[in-house]
Amino acid sequence: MKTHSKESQVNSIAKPIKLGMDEASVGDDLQRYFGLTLGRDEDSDSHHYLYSAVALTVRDRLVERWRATRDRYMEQNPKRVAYLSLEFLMGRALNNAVLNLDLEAQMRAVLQQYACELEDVNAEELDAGLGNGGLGRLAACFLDSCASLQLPVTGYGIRYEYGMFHQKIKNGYQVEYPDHWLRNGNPWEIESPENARSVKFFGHTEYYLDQNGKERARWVSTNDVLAVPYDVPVPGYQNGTVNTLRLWKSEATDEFNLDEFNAGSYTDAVAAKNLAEQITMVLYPNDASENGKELRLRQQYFLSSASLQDVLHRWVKRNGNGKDFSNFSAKNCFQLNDTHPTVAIAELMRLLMDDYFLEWDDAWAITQKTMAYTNHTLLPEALEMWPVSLFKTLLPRILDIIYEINARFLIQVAQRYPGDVERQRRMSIIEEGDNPKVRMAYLAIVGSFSVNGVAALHTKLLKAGLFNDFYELWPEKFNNKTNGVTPRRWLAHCNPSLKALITDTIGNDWTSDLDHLEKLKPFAQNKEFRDRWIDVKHSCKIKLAELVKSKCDVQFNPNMLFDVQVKRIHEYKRQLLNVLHVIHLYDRITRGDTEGMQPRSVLIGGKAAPGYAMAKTIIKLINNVAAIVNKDPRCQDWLKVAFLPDYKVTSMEIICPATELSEQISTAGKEASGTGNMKFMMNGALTIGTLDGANIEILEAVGEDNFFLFGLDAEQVQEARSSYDPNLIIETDKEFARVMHLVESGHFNQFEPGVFDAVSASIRSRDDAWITAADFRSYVDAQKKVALAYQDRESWTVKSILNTASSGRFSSDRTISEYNRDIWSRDE
Ligand code: M8P
Repeated sequence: MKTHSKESQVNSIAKPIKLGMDEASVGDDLQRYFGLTLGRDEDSDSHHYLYSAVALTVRDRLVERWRATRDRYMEQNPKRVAYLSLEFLMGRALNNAVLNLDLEAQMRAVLQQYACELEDVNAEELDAGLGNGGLGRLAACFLDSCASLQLPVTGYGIRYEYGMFHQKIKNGYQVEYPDHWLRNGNPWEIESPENARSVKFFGHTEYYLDQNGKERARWVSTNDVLAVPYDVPVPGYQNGTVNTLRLWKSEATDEFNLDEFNAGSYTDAVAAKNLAEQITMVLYPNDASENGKELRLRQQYFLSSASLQDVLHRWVKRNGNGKDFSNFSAKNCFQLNDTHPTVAIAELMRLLMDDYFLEWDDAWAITQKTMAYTNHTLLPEALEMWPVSLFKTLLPRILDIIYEINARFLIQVAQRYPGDVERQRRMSIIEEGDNPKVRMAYLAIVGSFSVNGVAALHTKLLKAGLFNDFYELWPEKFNNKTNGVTPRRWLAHCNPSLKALITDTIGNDWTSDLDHLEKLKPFAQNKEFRDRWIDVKHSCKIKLAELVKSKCDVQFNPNMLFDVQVKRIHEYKRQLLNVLHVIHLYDRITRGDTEGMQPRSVLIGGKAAPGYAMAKTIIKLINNVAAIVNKDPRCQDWLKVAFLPDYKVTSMEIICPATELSEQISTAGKEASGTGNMKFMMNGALTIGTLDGANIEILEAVGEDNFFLFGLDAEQVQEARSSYDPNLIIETDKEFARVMHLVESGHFNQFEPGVFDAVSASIRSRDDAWITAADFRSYVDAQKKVALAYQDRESWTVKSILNTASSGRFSSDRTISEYNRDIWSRDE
């Protein structure tokens, strides 16, 4: 009998260890990590080592479940999903893991012995800021829901060395600083060099005849870059499942550029390694506009190729000699998070044909049955179009394949619409012209079986507008998946006192089925419950006021209405409209017209893309207005204004529990969904908003008595454009004219003449795409209704409770169940 076969060794390593989850076991492990692994003693007065020891203690328990989950998936062999995304905005991991592993009570007890609170330990962790905003945070919420629903979904992304930049405010202006988030190490990743893949760039296509005399292609003379995976555990909510987020880091292969540099010097060759390592160096900080940089396309292809190779490798390993892909599409699905990883469609074709020798038709059938595309934006400036010339040098073989996909597709269009040459031109994946471009969204639609928008209105507009030709051709591909957010992070973790009140009142089923929050509705009529609700909100407001004091040196008054807008700074999101209202309140206060006014503390936060001048000027305006308002003694009891610097996931965890009024005021038709709106609602804020994105569904869920609706709808916005005359609107609205006068007279920029000229010019422009002036009056009137409603605190609290109680639909568990039902489980 062979007792030391490789297999039995592996088995014994994999044997379940069963780490204790009780206070004593957790305490012993923590002590060992702190004292031995890290070599610290009680005198060490930094919380940093304690954080590391806690993280290692928790990590062991994650890894245990991670392996069990992997084994289970291996055994059950379910259909797998790879969620491909250039962004995963994870934020902090420790508290999430503690909550999901149900370790909180034990950990708190253990930390007492170190005279330390769990919160102090959590505070040591830097945010994993590997995303810009909503799109990246959505990916993170989705991973949480997939693990919580025990779905075999792996996230694939990039391990950026530098995440989203840090924002500081200097003299009112945004200044960017690099986010070197890995500088203290990262306990949540496990490097897996044995699973590294090689990714090709440059070179050219070579055709050859195989043994059977068939012509085949191969991509040769390439510059290869190594993709090394770093795996991050994604725990489900108290269910023993731990899924994986696999992040790729680029490294130079040892042979990197050897040929080229053979003639030159060794040191040049080594220095050239930088080029490979640059690929995963930094996250591009644009949230809504393409900047067309070559390095970005390299990132996209790098992620796509490495991830597909990973999935194919696993398939081949499991399915014998590597030739049989007949069942592949029944067992695999790729969800493309916007067009950013869309080059994966051509890459899958390449791998199946060039590496696994499938014929075009077979490869295409597999591709079209496994790829699914989510669109997140209608903004034309965000639509990715890569120059053909760039593809030609960087990814020549991929360009061949895209051309072939397009040629075959256009034949289909011609057959369906004979003689309609104009339609063929419109629908072509290649935009012709002096500088021809690849339309990535069209490639995504043509190559996939599912195309979804992220809120009902958004999907409707996609079908009617941007993708109308494709909708006519393939109506069955199109579907809606309204976004959601994870109630674990965005309620249970970030608002422990509300969590306790809710659980005390209706039990704790809501944490895994958020529809149970409905059961709160009758309690809205209960005075005692309302008082407790008010107390919770008040305590959260005190915490936010402390944050604002420490970061902005502005004293918010927790007895005032907390009015909040936090999100990326963009003209379509209309932070400008918010400031105009603030200026209007300031104007009223300084005129002594405070009748019916509600004292408020207004918070605005968010980052501007570094190259987006107008967004940066808007930040400057908010800061200058805040400075004038906050130092004016007449405003003291009525109005406080602050711009919170460096808005990120961790800030939102303090902000959303404390918010009473959620500002969702984008130009209708522009915000695809929004997800901050959902986090605020869950935490009992009322929304003031336009009929845009998911606001519409929030309004439907909560009812119009519990929502402050204003502004033109998407259709009216379109109609208004042709005859839009903002100057006339301003002239005929005295209060608006006064606001404009304050901005244009230099009242907020006495020593910096002209800095806001561009802002006022944009408001006054007939071409203002965001038609800010059109909604000013309706917004100000809606804000008056807010003020009035808030003054009846009992009825406001009823509305607040009803908002939380109606937010069940906006759990990402619901969203993911729908992805799973309609897209990922689809039979062929
Ligand atoms: C577009 C880019 C285009 C080019 C280069 C980089 C880019 C990075 C991001 C985006 C982008 O679309 N970003 C978005 S879409 N950010 C968002 O928050 C959006 O997705 C959310 C999730 O679906 C929606 O809730 C938002 O409404 C939408 O704007």
